Amino acid sequence: MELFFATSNDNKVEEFRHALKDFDLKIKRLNVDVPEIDDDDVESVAEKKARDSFEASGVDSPVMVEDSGLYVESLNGFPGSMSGFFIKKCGEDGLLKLMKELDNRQAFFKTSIAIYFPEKKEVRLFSGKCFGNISREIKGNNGFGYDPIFIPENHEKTFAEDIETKKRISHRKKAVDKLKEFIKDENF
Ligand code: ITT
Repeated sequence: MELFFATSNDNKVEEFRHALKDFDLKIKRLNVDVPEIDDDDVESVAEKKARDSFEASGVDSPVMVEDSGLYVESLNGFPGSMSGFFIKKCGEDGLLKLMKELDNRQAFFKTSIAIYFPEKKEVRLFSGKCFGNISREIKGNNGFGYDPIFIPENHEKTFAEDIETKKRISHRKKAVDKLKEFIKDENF
């Protein structure tokens, strides 16, 4: 079975291939550049992007997208669905600077996987969250994006310092587990 993955992020492709390695599923990279809608919730962004990516692709197989964001409580959820834009402009260091005076470091990652099924003309969504805290300094060399400043709940190291923990408990892992159940149930 082929699943086209529309993304510009190599790390996501790698994390998905690793997570779905036991399935008879070939994840093919799709290079389409569709704009993301302006919405606070990654689920709405992913749903629209899956439909648009399918339309733009010209393929006739299911098309998957994944949208993720880091929601910081003391910043009213910012950067949220703007996480990609923020890190490109300011880096993870920029977020630490913005939070310098803030004692409440609570945050969560949210991932939403959206797959557009052309036969049924519908989108299925699989989401996952991971709660934790924003560190005071950048630590670790693994992972990507905000991993060097995110310490998951009940842990002391950032995701970038402890990538094995990320693989076990991350927002993406939780969303992918729901996708795996769906693949098994639907024989997809
Ligand atoms: P797409 O082409 O798939 O949209 P993207 O890199 O723009 O790739 P997103 O909009 O979904 O991805 O994610 C926004 C940013 O959030 C992303 O660039 C990372 O910096 C960050 N991010 C996403 N998942 C993350 C993770 O598991 N760990 C740390 N940072 C993450």
